Amino acid sequence: MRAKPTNSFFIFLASTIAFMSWLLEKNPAEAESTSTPFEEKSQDPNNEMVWIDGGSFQMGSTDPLSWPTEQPVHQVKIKGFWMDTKEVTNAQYMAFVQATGYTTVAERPVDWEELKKQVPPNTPKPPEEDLQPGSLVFSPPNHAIPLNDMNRWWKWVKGANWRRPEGPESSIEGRENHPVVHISYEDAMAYAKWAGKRLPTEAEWEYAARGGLKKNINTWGNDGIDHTKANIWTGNFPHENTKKDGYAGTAPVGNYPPNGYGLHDMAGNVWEWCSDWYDASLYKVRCDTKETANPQGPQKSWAPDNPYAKERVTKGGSFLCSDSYCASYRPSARVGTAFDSGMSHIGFRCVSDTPPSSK
Ligand SMILES: [Ca+2]
Ligand SMILES: [Ca+2]
Repeated sequence: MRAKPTNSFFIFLASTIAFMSWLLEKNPAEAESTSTPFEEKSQDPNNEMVWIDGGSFQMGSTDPLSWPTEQPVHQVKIKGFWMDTKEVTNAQYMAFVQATGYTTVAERPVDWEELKKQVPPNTPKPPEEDLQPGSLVFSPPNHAIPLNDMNRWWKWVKGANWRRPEGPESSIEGRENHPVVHISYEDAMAYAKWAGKRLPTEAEWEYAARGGLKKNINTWGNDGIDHTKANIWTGNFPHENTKKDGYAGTAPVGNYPPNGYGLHDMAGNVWEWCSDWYDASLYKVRCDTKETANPQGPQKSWAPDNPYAKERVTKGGSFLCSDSYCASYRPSARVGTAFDSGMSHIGFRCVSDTPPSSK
């Protein structure tokens, strides 16, 4: 949800990403590892989408880094689809905006009529000045702090949006090939429709992120994460970033090795929107079915710590994740994010049921 950083707002913001603080200092487990080599022939001529062969997989995880929301592990069948090999970039989103005149949610005044549905009844309307366009920007302290209050590193910045990721004085100049951020679900959907594509389902996203590996912890296998594998947080979160992987914030898309399907940045860089509503208890219901085919997600969202939430699934973690905090770069990790929120670490990629050449 989008709002001035009032206490109530941050309480509910915290509910959307509080899972991140749950995973502190755990260790990866050993698991079965098989690989499916990436086949060059399956790429489209522009190297922008790759064909993901259909198949069945074990969705979810029981490894030591996993959360209860990733369990029980259950069998899911996916039909084949095309997927962007990289996150959508600033340059690509600019082309969309220039062609359509689209205005993102972060560039509009906060919609109080929508927002009040996502906070407790009788929550007073904030002053108009607090409902001006803006977005949440990662704003780290310069010293170590407890990791139980993310309000201390997220700041509401008026004028922050995809064109000005850190606020009015910033720009995306020189970051044309970085993933677009401050994108809400609605903004991602608008781009996808314009591009003749769609957003992936959560099941499609996880299946693709696994890159053909069976029951592995990470997109590259069961080895732990390091600075060569993905753009994550290196150093002590949130006050010290060593940039050992080259970047404190977003990195150019495709900067790190692809997974077995030729997909880059399925771990880290920016979180990616999926089309499903987020239901924290979904797998407990779905596991009653022997195999679920092409699940499209629940009818509505549900989060135990926020009864008013209207959240969509985001996957893959971001440049803020590390092995000691968040650890959501794992394919099975799942987080609910308010559908009308953009943040400085959320982007997306698209999928399609038809070949890129047919568009
Ligand atoms: Ca980094
Ligand atoms: Ca990503």
